[in-house]
Amino acid sequence: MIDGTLPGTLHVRIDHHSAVQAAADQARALAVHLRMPGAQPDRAAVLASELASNISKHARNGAIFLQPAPLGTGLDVIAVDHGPGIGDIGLSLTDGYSTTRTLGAGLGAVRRIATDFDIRSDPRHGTLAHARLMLPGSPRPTVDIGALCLPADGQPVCGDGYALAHHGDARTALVVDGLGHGPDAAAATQRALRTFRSCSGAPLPHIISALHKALRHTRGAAAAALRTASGRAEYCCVGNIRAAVLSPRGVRQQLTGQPGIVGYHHPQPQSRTFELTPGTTVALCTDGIDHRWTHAPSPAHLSLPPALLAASLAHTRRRSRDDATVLAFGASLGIT
Ligand SMILES: [Mn+2]
Repeated sequence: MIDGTLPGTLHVRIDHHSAVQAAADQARALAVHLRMPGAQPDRAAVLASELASNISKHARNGAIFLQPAPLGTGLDVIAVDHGPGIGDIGLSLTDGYSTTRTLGAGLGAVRRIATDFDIRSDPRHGTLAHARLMLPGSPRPTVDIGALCLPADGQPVCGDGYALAHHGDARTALVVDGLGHGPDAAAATQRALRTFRSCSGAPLPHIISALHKALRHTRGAAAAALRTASGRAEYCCVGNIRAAVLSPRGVRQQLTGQPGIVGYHHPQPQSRTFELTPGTTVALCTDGIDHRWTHAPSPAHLSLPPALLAASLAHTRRRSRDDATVLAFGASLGIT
């Protein structure tokens, strides 16, 4: 069964107070687009407005990311900035508290309205916040997944994409990077995601081979498949999509794809397996994310939950001239 194939992430730069309204309007529009019922679109707008307003008052170089939740059961509002950070998060989360003598609904309101809310702040790295609004009655996700998928600057469509599927206790993720960017890259990627829907339970090398056949008349793509079950992970990739396995102590392992272009040159795809111990996170990044973040990640980075890790990498390590995707899994994925 497929959990969802998703459009990209909307990116709203918060460089002026007027952008707060823009973030709220876009959040409401996305919720309507996702057919979220009743007052949910207004709640999405409040989440975006409060998080954007927090950036506008306290931080610099901030942005709001808006997207369908990775498993398709709601909407994510993600806030990122470069600091200086919130001095006392506990106090800021109190309803009615405001350092700028405004209404002060602020973060307290975000925590109350969101189905899930997570925030980290420090003076050097700034603030990362993730508010998820789930559809009423949707099951609480048992997995810990964060994802962002951003188009190159100036592009109306994203040439990267990802999809998630589950079969029994196994979860399978696909990340695709259509060559270059723009509509032709997006066409190759969307075709790959459609093909994945029809074969997501197959062995990973078979999935990559099926994509290869399906992408023959497109410009081609890099594609990475990751499957997790019972404390093990399997990775199969052709092209430049990297997987980093993180533990709180450091980068435990890095995996790169086999050389080639899916749909064009087809090496025999091969899977590699590795252990997924509790506390481990696996991050898959397309080449729109500068891979040098793995050289010396800070301890604060290594202990971020997947959604905030993905947000941080997309904000600080994105190459703005290429589409960029980060998909991060917590080790709870597939372990039952
Ligand atoms: Mn790329």
